[in-house]
Amino acid sequence: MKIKKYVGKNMQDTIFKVKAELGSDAIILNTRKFKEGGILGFFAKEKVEVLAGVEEKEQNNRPETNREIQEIKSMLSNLNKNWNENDFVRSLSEPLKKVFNLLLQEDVNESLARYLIEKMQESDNPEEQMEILSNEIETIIGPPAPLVVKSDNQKVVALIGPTGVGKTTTIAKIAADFVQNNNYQVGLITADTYRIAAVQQLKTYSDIINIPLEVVYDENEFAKVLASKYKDYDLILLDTPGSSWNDKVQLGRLKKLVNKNLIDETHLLLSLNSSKDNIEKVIEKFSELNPNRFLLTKIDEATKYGSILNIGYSYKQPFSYYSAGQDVPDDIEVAYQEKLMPFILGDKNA
Ligand SMILES: Nc1nc2c(ncn2[C@@H]2O[C@H](COP(=O)(O)OP(=O)(O)OP(=O)(O)O)[C@@H](O)[C@H]2O)c(=O)[nH]1
Ligand SMILES: [Mg+2]
Repeated sequence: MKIKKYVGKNMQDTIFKVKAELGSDAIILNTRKFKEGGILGFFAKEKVEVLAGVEEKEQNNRPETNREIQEIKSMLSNLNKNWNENDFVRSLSEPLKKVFNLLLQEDVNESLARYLIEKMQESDNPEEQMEILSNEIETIIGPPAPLVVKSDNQKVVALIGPTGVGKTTTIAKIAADFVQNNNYQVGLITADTYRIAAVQQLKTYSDIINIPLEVVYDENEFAKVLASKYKDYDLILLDTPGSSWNDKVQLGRLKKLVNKNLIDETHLLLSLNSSKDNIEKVIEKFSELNPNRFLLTKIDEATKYGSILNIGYSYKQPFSYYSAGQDVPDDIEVAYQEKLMPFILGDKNA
């Protein structure tokens, strides 16, 4: 019940106020007369106080109503969107309609697919249109940014990403490449101290490649290892524990480790065998760790490749590498545009 106090100069006036505000269902709970004003009570005026209440209207269907309004709004907005989309698709020539649908089937974001088609429409010639598409895709993927190591300039690189995305395996692939092909001094560090098997996994690789592995529990130990044992190494690769994108505690711990005072480059690994929504969520959540490269994994297990374009179009960070299998050290490639484009354009063996 909603209860309110009303004050007036007489009973009639005050009850009138009550009814005006609370309606005719209002119930008078109490009345009293009192004096107000005057100096020390002299010349005080008599007043009436009425305590009135009214049963509140049932509120429990309000959230329902709000939700319904939201649903209606969202239906209207979808309807509107569909109309626009349909208008757009209807306006396309058959070949462009086909390309548009193929892009959507690849999970290219709709706004991006539309952008690409609109670019293609700048020409009437089908061959030129395909060339425009190919050029646009090349631009969106952008030039790769693999690791560049100089012997007089030590580089410390962290690989981060969700559980099981391929961090440890990829570290082994990169390390092997820099040792075998460039003869650099490479040191490994793992901060994945949650699982004994995780350290063991990297230890096995470090033994095979014949390079050292250090285990660190926090950023202080990490800084110490960099300043002592690995002081003169060319490349130091930091393996991190897999972190679910909704595990804030673990992300917080990782953030301390992967800070710009200690690390030169942070590569966020994204598995192409997961959905575009999942990939977007991973990027969004890991963005607080400020990754400056994207490294694509499991391209061999992917069924759709649109995410490559979605990422390239929406984020400024370049791709560094992509991995296409479990074999260490072979299954890793620099993310050259011409290597990635055939996945999207459909000719993977080009
Ligand atoms: N098919 C395929 N499998 C891969 C690729 N990269 C890694 N894997 C496999 O994915 C599994 C997980 O790889 P890890 O390197 O252990 O992944 P991680 O990110 O270190 O995992 P956590 O440390 O548990 O977070 C292993 O079986 C790898 O062999 C790839 O490019 N393609
Ligand atoms: Mg690992």
